[in-house]
Amino acid sequence: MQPSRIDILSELEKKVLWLASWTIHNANHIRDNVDGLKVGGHQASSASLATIMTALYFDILRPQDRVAVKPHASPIFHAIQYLLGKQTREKLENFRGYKGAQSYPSRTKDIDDVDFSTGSVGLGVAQTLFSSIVQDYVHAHGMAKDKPEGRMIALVGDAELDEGNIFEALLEGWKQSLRNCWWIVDYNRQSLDAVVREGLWERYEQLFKNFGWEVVIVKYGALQEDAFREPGGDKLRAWIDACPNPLYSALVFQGGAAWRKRLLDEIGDQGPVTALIEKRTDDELARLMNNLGGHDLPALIKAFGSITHDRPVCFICYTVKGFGLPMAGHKDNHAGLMTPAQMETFRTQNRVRPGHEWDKFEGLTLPPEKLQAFLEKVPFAQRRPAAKAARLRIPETISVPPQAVTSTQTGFGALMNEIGKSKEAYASRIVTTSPDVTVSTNLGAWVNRRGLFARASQLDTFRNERIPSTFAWEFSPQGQHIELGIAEMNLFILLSALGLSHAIEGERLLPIGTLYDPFIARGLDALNYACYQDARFIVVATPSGITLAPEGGAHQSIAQPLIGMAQDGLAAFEPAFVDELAVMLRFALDYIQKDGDVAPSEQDWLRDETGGSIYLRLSTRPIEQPQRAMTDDLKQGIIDGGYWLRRPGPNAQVVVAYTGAIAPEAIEAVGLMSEDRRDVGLLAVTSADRLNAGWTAAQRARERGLVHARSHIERLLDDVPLHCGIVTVLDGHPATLSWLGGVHGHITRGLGVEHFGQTGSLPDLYRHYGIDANAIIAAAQGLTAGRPIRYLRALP
Ligand SMILES: Cc1ncc(C[n+]2csc(CCOP(=O)(O)OP(=O)(O)O)c2C)c(N)n1
Ligand SMILES: [Mg+2]
Repeated sequence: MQPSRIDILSELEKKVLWLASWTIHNANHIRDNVDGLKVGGHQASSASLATIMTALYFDILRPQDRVAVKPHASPIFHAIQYLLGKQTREKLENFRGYKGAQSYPSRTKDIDDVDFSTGSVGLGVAQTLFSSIVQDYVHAHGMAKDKPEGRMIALVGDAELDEGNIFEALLEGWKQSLRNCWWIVDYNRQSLDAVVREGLWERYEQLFKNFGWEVVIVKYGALQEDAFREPGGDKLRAWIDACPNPLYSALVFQGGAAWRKRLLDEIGDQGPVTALIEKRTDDELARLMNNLGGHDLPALIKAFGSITHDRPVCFICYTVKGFGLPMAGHKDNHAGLMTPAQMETFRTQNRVRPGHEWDKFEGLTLPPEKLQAFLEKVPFAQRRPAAKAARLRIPETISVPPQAVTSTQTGFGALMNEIGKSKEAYASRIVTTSPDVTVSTNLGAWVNRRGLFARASQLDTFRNERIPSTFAWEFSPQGQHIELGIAEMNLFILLSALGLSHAIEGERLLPIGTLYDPFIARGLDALNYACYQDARFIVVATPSGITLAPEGGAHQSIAQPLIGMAQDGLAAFEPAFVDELAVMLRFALDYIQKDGDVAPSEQDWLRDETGGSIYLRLSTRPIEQPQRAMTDDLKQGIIDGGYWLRRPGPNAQVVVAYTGAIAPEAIEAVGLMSEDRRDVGLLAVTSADRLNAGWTAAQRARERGLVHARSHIERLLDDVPLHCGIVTVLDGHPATLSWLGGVHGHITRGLGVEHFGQTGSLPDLYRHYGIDANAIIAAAQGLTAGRPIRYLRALP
């Protein structure tokens, strides 16, 4: 007799659970002797999703679908990919080891075609929602015409739903008429620490329905449904429905005899249900009670297959954490591992001979050829890597007419307005987005030109009513600005989704997101994950620092320049002048398109070959602009991170190195000092991040034998005499620049902001925090011998 599809899938489910459990056990077995520590691996968390993922990957998914896998179900994901021939035994044997299969699915570090990197719970879930919006955006703009619409699917832990960013995304999805998005909740009613609250599913159901989602509850498996149809079945069903979560989990853990005792004690005197219980052996009873919908292939396939519309769907699938394993249901099982003895029993149950643990079909009952033939036809496995999205040509210069006095933020608006006029292809691929600060971050002119994106057109009511307004707020499928609510998490997750469009949709977008600098902190984890999965985007943050004087307090960012330096995959710039910004923006539009396939080389840690994302920290402070020609040298200096605004002479006693909007104070201080200190130099640092990265890379290269390796900052400081002091200054944490002294051993004093800001006028605050011209001069005097600097007034 031909095996049915379900027969085959059940065999594969068994194999997936075996392989995932073995992968974890094996990794621990190899390595726990070395340092006495288990490497961990989430056997229980994985097992919870074994059935759902088997149903999805081997049956339901289509090549165009994309999945964010619950991070700790990584072993199940890798096992499935192994069966499909996309993961290697070597990587699995080295699970959680150096260059082995990753603990949490990783786009950049795993080889088996991970769609979204997950790990920080909640982020992957929201990413699927925003990826659906990006898919709509791409299609609405006439791109990816031949690519069928895929479903963006998240496998969600029930405790993962505690993460607020999921609900922020939900609201945004509703506003954007979300489609083609499924969230499948692994409702095992267990978190890491404990068992979750009763009746959570009812809250979820209401909530999702309110946002226009269909909710499908997959609670009972086929065995249970059959039992409910037997005499007394209604009583059993009522008991299951009323059973508190912790008790159900405990009984799952205890097994058949405990189920029998409990059920007989509680409903055994209620007529036919006694017979229903008694006619089953302990094992059969346990199997019946464990047969929740999330572990029943036919129930799952029916539920998933029943969706024929494109509205978003939330599936709440009842599961058992640790299903099929001895720790099933135990509240402490999150990081639990099977003991070697338990693993041996599990091996026997799976009929796996020692030495054959990795054999794909070992211990299964169906003929290997049949299983292999099935695997080769699995629809999802037919997907091929997307063709490389073409790079868009960026014009050699993007510029705006010079203004005598202006701010970098105004300059940004003007540059975007200029790009908005362009007929070149790259301009049509720019997508901007902002969490309710579109106008105040100066994107208004761009939006006036390019419009807002929505699947359905919507006219600007103010315009229709002929009420004068500076900004047209018209939505259409052609619009190039995606309006977001205030949540900064959503901004970074959307940037992440837009920034992966070239990989996921096969169409390159050039995403630019704007926000207020201090609120980078609000979305920081999402920014981190966006960079981790190598999404490509530009983030433009204004206003920043205490330069935002009257706003006060925590509205004034301090740590952000250090975030810019420390965040991997993100090159940070802070221009002082608009002509610098123009160079940076041009560089950024090109840099974010560079091929990420090559790992950054040790020699070139700047990633100029491989590219990355960009952070531009801007200011609202209007300052006098230099009237100068933009030479190639100057351009290169700006991009590499710094240039001499005034070169120090051979006898220089002091150099001032500054970043950003504080430029006038640095310039003033250098002027005032020049009578009393010789040959003072002024170093414009446009990217502390790139200067620092280049320096580190050069040192490392030299240590590895490349004796001529030299970084930009080393060259810049080469001519500064060793006795010369360096005063660094910026509107941000002083550590951003004070490392400059370490390059050649110059004595250095770092000025900046270390304590929360406050309201005040700009001179008040610069004086208070010690970053005005006076403070710079005082620092210079402290560092260098010589007569007192005459302009130095007594500091308050
Ligand atoms: C943002 C974040 N905080 C904490 C963790 C640590 N953590 C990993 S899994 C987990 C609990 C997950 O419970 P649930 O989502 O129900 O999944 P289950 O283990 O039940 O499958 C926690 C707290 C994390 N990975 N990410
Ligand atoms: Mg859970």
